[in-house]
Amino acid sequence: MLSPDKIKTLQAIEQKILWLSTWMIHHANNIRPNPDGLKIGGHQASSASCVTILTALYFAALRSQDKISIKPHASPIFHAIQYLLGNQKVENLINFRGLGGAQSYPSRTKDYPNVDFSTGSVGLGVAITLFTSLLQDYLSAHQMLPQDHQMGRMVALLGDAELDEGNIYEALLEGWKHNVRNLWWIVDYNRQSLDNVTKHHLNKVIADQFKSYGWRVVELKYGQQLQALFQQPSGHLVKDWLEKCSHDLYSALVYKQERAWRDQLRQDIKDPQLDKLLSKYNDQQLNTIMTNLGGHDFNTLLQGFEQAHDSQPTCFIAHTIKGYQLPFAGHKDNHAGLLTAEQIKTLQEKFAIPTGQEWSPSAGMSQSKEEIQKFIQSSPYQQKISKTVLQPIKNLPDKLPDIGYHERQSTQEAFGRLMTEVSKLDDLWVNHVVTTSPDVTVSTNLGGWVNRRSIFAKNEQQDLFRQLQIPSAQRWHPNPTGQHVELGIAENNLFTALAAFGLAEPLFGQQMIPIGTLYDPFIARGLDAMIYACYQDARFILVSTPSGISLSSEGGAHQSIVTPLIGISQDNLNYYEPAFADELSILLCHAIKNLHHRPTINKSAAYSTYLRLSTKSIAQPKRNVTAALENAIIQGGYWLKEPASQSKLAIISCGVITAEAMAAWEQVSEDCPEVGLLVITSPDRLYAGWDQHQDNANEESHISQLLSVLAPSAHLVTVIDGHPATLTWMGSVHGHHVQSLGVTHFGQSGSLSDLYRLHHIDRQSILHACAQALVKMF
Ligand SMILES: Cc1ncc(C[n+]2csc(CCOP(=O)(O)OP(=O)(O)O)c2C)c(N)n1
Ligand SMILES: [Mg+2]
Repeated sequence: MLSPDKIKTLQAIEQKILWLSTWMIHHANNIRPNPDGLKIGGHQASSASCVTILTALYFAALRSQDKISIKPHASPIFHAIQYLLGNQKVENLINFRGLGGAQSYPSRTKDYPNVDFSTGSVGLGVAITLFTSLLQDYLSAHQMLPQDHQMGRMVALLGDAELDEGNIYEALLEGWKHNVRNLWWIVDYNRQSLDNVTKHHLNKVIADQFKSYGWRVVELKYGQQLQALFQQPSGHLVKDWLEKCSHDLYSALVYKQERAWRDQLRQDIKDPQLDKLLSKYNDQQLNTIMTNLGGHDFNTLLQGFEQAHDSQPTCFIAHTIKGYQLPFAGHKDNHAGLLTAEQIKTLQEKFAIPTGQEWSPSAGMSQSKEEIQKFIQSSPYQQKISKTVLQPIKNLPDKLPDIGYHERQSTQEAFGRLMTEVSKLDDLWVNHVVTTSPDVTVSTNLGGWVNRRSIFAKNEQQDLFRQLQIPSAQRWHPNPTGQHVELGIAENNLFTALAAFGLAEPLFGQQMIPIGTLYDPFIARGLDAMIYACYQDARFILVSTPSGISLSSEGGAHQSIVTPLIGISQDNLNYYEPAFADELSILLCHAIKNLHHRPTINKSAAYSTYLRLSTKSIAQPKRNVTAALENAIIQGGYWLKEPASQSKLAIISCGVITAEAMAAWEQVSEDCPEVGLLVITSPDRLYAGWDQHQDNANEESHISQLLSVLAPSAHLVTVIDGHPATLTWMGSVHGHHVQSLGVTHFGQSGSLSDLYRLHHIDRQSILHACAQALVKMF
């Protein structure tokens, strides 16, 4: 425990952080010029609520090997802390929520290196800490951490209403399966959400849930002043009253302050002894005691943290007050509330901050600057451990192993074959591959890879089916050297795990090659977590299969239509949809090599990859892939059938539907030999290149070059097993006419030929579109 003097210093730092965060928001909303006249926002109440907890963590409890994720709307507190730690510039605080200023919500990519995890969409920043603890265990078991690595704690500060988010429980269950450890989740239990006061006894429900998953629960309900009051004669009456006091009544009394406590206690506790106890305090003192909750008391917090010194995952329920020490404390509408200029002035006077010194890190503090600095520098978090030296993965492949020529195969089969061959390599880079899948490992063809590289488990487990000699194609033997993390079905967990594993380099100094597989339609199920992974520049490869209506009989619920549009529009993610096995081999290899490039000046560059594959087997071209073709495949497309110069018609296809396009091309080209067939491997990369080069007269984009061979009046017939708008934009590259075929309605069960016909993406429909184009031309 800290000495009383040190606790005093912590309190002084807490007050400074509270002031800076409140002022930062006030300044952005009321003082900085605001040409738009729109609300700038920031959350003074939510920030104040966790000021004590975060001060205790950063200046006393966190160790330098720990990582922390902070509820998004506490961003001002976080920036103020970083400012005191010397990691944040005052200009950024002044420009809070402005372009280039301190971000609204802590951001790994837009703030500075000290942000361990970006947050914003509540729930996700909590769950990622769990998967980061799993990652740390994985790296430790694979001896991929420096020898002197000290296992860090993954800490999340979350709001009590944040626990409404289902992804948290999905993560908890997954964590239970993997025996996760070294986790601290600290609930800022202020009994309020955005709209409302939370339901009474939520804390008990939360505690029960965590306990059932094997977590330790430490409830930090009362501060030391309240605990001392309980020890006094008839103090237990006040404790009993508080235990029963509903959330809304407590919050309302916090807001009303002072006299309200005495009146309410007298009204509710009909015991003559009570008056004797209450008479010891004036209204102000009584208010201070009654609002002395555990989450605002350093001794209580630090004692609580000490209870969780081992590696058992621990949930702290720290009772706090939303808007702590601010005039709207406890008011149910305070979430977006902002102090008035008058209220700010009063607060400034309370903190003894002279006018003009509002941004000072020390003004108004009774301790000297030097004393504060000495204290900050001696905190465990500031004790720098030797920074891990980055070891980039050596000898990444130029080519993936040969899987032989197969006359017909699907891209999913090719993926399985490639991964099986990769699993046999002795190359060191393969040791950096970690695969993961939400209960679709076998059905996405990762079985061969897993048979050789095993399932990851911290402790070796027996394959009982094998021991009992029950035949199975899956030779799964979970052990600490396994390279496949098997997840339950929750797709949110897949993406959150990819987010964590994809940050292995910045978090632990170890480059990984995380490859996740799932069914394409279920990207939608985990989409927010996928966006979250991309938002913080996690590096991963996503393989989604099957996709589109090409999985035929499974029906509309399993057929994906929107994913190509997601692929195009998702920032920080390259979307590819190969038609043939040789394209996939090139693209997977490229994805692996590209993964760990760090940002360059090329704004359209992305480093993670999404491969949309299919289970439909199609005839494969027998060809030697030249360097030029390889380059074109990576850039997003190539002419499978070259058009004649100034041709007036081209068929453009993407992915598995290329087989239908090919059949249509063969027929059209009999009458119209000038027609070309353009195969698109990435609508996304083509679009990004076109977008980037539009204003650049000196460089032509790949798609512009490809289409420039056509006559200006040419017609394009595009086709994809996905939403047709994915390719429609290509008409704008040179002003060509375009007719786009694709899927616009939920699919149905049916044979492939029936479904392709129904959705007008079959050979006949492509032919029909070509015929219409030819009619229009002549
Ligand atoms: C996924 C998602 N939905 C909604 C929001 C908007 N939102 C931000 S904070 C908040 C209330 C959070 O309450 P709580 O977690 O208790 O935090 P407090 O401000 O009380 O500390 C909401 C609904 C969000 N950021 N993310
Ligand atoms: Mg809350």
